[in-house]
Amino acid sequence: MQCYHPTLGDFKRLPGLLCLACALAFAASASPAEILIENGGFEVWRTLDPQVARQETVSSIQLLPPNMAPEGWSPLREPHRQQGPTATIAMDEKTKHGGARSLRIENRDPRDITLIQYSTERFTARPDDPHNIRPGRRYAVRWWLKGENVESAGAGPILMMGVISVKDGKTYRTHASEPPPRPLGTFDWQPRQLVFITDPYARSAGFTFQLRWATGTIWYDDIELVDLGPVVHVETY
Ligand SMILES: [Ca+2]
Repeated sequence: MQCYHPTLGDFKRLPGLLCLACALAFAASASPAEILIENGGFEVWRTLDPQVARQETVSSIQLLPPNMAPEGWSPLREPHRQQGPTATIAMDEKTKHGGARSLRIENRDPRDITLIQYSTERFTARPDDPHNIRPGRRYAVRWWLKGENVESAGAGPILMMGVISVKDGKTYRTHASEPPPRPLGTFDWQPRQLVFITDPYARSAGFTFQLRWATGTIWYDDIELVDLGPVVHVETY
């Protein structure tokens, strides 16, 4: 048995149980969902703390407007030796999916890794804060992406994420990446998503929206984190 998901762009033809999971995910996504991420539409921007702005991972980015970044998000570039100021992170008030603004990343060197990062860690001091992730649940992180002249030298536009868990006083991290194919060239706004589950010891999650080892321009907007409900263990019969 196979099915095709009509609205979740990344889903291809899926066999058997995956098809059921896909249908359940669609049922969950069709109901009103709580958006657990702050400033996912990049509407609010603030001046960076000078100490943060001086760090090489930030100072090597051309920020537009200068020294500004979206509230709750951290701009970051993985510096490469002998590499000039070839990456830009900008507030864009002309090209946007929702609201009045989006976030634009431009890379001009194929070795550039430029990203915008979000973590739920800062909410963990207040366990009841709804922006925290919970153990043993399914989540979807969803976003809109647009691109212009994107040429990959290894990756392209990509979401990479991690979940931090604490068990018996020991901290460990699990990682996930958006699987290929990734959009290249010039393309209009398209929805993307990654579904993940948290283990029984999950404490926080971090997300990086990247233009990785690629040149060109991409825009991100309307990023959401949606709780799809508890993890259900399915028995084969
Ligand atoms: Ca927006």
